[in-house]
Amino acid sequence: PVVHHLKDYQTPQFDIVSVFLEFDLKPENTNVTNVMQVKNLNHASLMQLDGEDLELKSILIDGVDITQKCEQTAETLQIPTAGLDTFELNITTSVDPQGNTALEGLYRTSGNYCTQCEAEGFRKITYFLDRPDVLTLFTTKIIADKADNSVLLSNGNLIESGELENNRHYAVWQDPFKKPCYLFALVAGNLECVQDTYRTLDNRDIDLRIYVEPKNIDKCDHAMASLIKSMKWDEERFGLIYDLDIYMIVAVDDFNMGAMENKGLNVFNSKFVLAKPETATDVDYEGIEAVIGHEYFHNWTGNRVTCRDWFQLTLKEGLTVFRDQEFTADMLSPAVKRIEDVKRLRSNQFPEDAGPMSHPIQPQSYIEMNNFYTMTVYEKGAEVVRLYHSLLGEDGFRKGMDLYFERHDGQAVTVEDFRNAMADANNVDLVQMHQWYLQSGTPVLSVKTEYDSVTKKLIVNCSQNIPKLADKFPPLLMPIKIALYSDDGNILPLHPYEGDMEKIVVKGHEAILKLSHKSESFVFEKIEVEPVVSLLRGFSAPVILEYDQSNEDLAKLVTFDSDSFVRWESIQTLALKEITRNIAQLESGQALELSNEFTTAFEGVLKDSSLDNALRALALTLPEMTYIGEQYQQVNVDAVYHVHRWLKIQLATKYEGLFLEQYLQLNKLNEEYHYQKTDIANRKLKNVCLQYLMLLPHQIKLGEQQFNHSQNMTDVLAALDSLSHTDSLEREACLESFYRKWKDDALVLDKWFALQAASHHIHSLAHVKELVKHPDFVYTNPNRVRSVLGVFGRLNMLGFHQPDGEGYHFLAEQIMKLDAINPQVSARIVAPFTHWQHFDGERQTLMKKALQSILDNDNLSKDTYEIVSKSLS
Ligand code: BAL
Ligand code: ZN
Repeated sequence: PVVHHLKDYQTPQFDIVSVFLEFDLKPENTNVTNVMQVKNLNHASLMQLDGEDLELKSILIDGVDITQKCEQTAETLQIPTAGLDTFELNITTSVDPQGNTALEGLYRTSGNYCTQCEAEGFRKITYFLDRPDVLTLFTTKIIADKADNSVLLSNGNLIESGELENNRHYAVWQDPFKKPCYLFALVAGNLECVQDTYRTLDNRDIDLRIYVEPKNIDKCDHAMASLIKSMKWDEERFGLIYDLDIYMIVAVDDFNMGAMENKGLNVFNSKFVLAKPETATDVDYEGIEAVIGHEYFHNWTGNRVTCRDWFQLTLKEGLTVFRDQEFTADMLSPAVKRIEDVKRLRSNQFPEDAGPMSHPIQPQSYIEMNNFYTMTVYEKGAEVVRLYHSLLGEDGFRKGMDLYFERHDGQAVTVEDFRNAMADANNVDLVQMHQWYLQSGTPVLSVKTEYDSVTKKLIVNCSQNIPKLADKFPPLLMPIKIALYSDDGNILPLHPYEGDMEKIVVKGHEAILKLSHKSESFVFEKIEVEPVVSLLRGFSAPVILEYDQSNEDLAKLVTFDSDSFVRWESIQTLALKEITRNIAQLESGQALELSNEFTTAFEGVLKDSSLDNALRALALTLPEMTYIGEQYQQVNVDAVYHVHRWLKIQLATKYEGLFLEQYLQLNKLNEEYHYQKTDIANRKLKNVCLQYLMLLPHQIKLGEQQFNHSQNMTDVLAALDSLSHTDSLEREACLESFYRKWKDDALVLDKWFALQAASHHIHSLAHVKELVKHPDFVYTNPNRVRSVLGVFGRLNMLGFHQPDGEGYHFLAEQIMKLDAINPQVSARIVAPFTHWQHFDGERQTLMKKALQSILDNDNLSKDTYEIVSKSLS
């Protein structure tokens, strides 16, 4: 396969000034006429267009048929252009939407037509310069049968529509903004919409529409409310106002991604639109608000200012994720949001960055671009944007954003352009920040503190390294937030040593240490007592922190730190120490034991009713098994599982009374559901208590009761989740009743599949094998596939890693089957195999064998090939 490199970038030879597209929609044979007004910028003699899976009908230049003079390959079309400076290029092709199961280009979903073009799907619709730096004015005419397609949509504004012969009709849409073809969209089908209006800051009324299948029309309110909140938030926080007169969102069931930010016509995975209390959980509600926000925010960060090439993907994704994180933080709780994001980063991005697919947020090469829509590009990319925010402050960051839009509106730009805008707007040098874009691997930040009780000085010695690179990397610029406390919890004033004023920025009782060298010391003076150090507050840099803090200090931070992240992190560290110590005990054949240090801190949180319930719920949740595994070069799967479960049962037993008391206090069965901060926090804490209680066989009834009597999906699913890990009659009865009730609601049924795919039931692998034979399991629906195969590989530690390798064998077989249907999804499902080096010798052998069996497949897609071959090399 061809490898694409950033270093090979060349500016386009042609400008496509405008394009007129005409679609004559038919399920298996859609004709696409594509008329482009082209400028030959460099007097090139050949124009090479991208195109895949297209049936070519004709090519005309300025009205003259030149079909025979053009050369076609599987992925290109070459057109002679010698002597032509400007010309009209007219290409007619046809495609098969019905047969398109890869869900890239134009395809059908639930009988409707829709498109997905990012990254390189437009070339499956028509021949084009399918690259983000070719910006064009689009006009789109859609012709279709009226009976099956009451709605005909594309980007921009509707400029014409009308009736045609044979019960057909048409619509013409024109987008007044130039855009790259990856932002093109078309939707047609029998859809209904909910409508609302938003009045912008500059007093224009925007027509807001959410299109769904008629049966889902009662599940759009939350999505609409989220859209309105997003529009208002972007005006208030960044001064960014919506630009078209209409904003449309369409929900479809079959979609590879979460959603897509096509200009004025977002296409969404229905999972991120549809919600009502009986069908969607708090997590779903939050996801919808975040994704609606994310796609809306792309209108400026992605659409108005786009990427020069796909190596710049993090320019729009890292920045837009940062923006959606800030939005959710403002809508709900900044403290809770930050902790959730750090958990996500550590459980998903850190392992990615430690494995064979590790890449910088700006990858330098790729075989299949779709494989680089990763946690690294998105989530680590957002952390890097957050570094600018931490270094420059809210006002400085805003100045940088304003300059970025002032300079680059309507352009396709690079990550350097973003950095330069941030630097120039604030008159600072940020060149060192570029290292974050070049560097792969999670940096380790090692800190040692020394307090001198005579001089009253505290020295903070910091050093950074990236273990796999030894010393061979230029240092990164890291803002390290710090505060100091007295033993009894008073925050101490900070006086940096005069010589360190440049690199220590003090704001109130908090300071930012600007670490810019491999090793550096920061000195504070006039510290009257030996302080308790609160370090890396708010997780101010995406690093692994090595700081040997005593259990006493950690316990103190759990009780009094004003920074919620550090407070949570401190109890997590205590829990992690408890778990790793017991894993060592288990491995050396000794009895497991609970320490007082940990239980005292845990009990303190459980009893501390002054603490926000959402933060309490997070603090009472033990570190995830994947994160525990991350602490080891080679993880002992069985020991991690065993000790994790043992510790939960110990805590459940010791604190049964307290858990029950808290549970009963919060369990208000008939309360109406509201997606509202306090209610969400209460449900969260209640369900954490339930999880612990359900580990005790005599409490199983509690889960069954909650399952049977709750009115909202958050509580129903939490109960069913706890039941799913038990080996009980209640488990079977509740799973059965849930299925009967929800079998016709695809999104709810996904939850039923996912619970079982993740279950730690003793026969979980056998159950998962049955799930793929279930009549409701389909390989063509990405959500269903992810619910079973994705969840199994990622979360089913026992089933997937079964010692005989049967879990690996099963998943490898499924991947090969899936690869022929939907390569993009298949390449994602392979991910758990890529960490094979992280497991014990026998498992390594079995995982590699499974990977090799996939690689041996002759017809493997380049998507799956890239991941598997890189994992084995
Ligand atoms: N641009 C692909 C989907 C998203 O990140 O919004
Ligand atoms: Zn995005």
